[in-house]
Amino acid sequence: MGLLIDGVWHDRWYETAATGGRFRRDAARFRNWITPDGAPGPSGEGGFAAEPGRYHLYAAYFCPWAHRTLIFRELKGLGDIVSLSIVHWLMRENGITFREGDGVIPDPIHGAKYLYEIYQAAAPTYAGRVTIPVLWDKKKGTIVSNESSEIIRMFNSAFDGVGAAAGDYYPEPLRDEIDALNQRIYDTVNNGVYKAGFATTQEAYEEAVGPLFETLDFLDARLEKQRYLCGDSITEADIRLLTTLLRFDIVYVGHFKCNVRRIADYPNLFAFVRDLYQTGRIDSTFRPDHIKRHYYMSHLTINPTGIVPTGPEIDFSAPHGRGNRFG
Ligand SMILES: N[C@@H](CCC(=O)N[C@@H](CS)C(=O)NCC(=O)O)C(=O)O
Repeated sequence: MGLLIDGVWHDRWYETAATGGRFRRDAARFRNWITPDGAPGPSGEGGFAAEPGRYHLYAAYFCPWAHRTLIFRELKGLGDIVSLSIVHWLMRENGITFREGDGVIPDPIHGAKYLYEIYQAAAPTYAGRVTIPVLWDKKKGTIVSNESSEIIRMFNSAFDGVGAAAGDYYPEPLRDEIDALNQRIYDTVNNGVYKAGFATTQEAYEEAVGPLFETLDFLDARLEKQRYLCGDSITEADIRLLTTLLRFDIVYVGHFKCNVRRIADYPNLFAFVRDLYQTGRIDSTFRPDHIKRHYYMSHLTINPTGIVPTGPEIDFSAPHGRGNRFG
C-alpha cells in the first residue's frame, strides 16, 4: 500500500493522525468520459469515442469498486468490446501488482509488474494514490478514468451503438431516486465499512458503524415491498449496493468489525443478494478467495498475522424466492 509522489512510488499506509482517526478517501484524478462520438462528458476532456477494441479495463476481483465495473461489463455484453486485466489479490509493498496467481490476467499493453506503472505511463509526474479500477485508452495511450462510478455510467450507455447488449441501468425517470440512494449508500455502506474498518480511534469507528446499520435496516425494510431498490427492474443503485453486500459477511463483519448484524440476519437483503448474484453472469465476477485473501493478508495493521479465516459458509446460489413473490 502506498502512493506516487512526483511519479515515484512510496510504500505508506493511510494517514489518519490529522483527522482524529478518521479514514478519508481521496477523489479519483482521471475523470474523462467515453461517449458515442467522442464529445466531452460531464468532466475531463473529449476525444474518447466508443470503439470496439480501443479500451482496456484493469480490474480486481477483491475490490468492491472494481467489482462494479466487472458486473457492468457482463450485463452490457462488453466482453469482446472492452479487454480486461485482473490484478493479484495481495496489496503490500509496491501496492497492487500483476504477480502470478489463479485468476490473474496479466497486462498485455505495458507488461507491467505493478499497477503504478500504468499511472506513470499516463502521467509521469503523477502524485496520489494508485487505485483500481483503471480504464485505459490504447489509441491515446492514457487513462480515461479511474473512478468506478463514472466507468459504469460509460459502460451503461456509451457502447450501445457499437455492439453492447440492450439494457439501461440509469433510466432517465429514475435518476433522482437512484442518485439519492447512491449518495446515502456510498457514505454509510460502500465507504462506511471502510470508515469503520480503517478507523484508528473508538470515536471514528462508532461514528461509522451507527449510520451503516441504520442504512442497512432502512434498505431491508425497503426490499420487503419491492424486488429491487427502485422497483421492479435492476438499476445501478442495486449493483453499487451488491458489491459491498457480497463482501459483508465474509470480510466486513470480522475484519472491519461491522458485526452488529450479518447480512444473513436480514431476510430481504440476504434474498436480494442471492437474487442479483443469480442474474446474468454476475456469479462469474465473484471470487471470494481473492476477496478474503486481499483484506486479511494485505491490511497487516488490522490483522498482523495475515491469517485468513476459514468460514463463513454462505450459499449465494440457494433459492431466493423473490421472482415469485414480486411477480
Ligand atoms: N474512487 C475509486 C476508489 C477505488 C479504490 O479505492 N480502490 C482500492 C481497492 S478496493 C484501491 O485501489 N486502493 C489502493 C489505495 O488506496 O492505495 C473508485 O471508486 O473507482
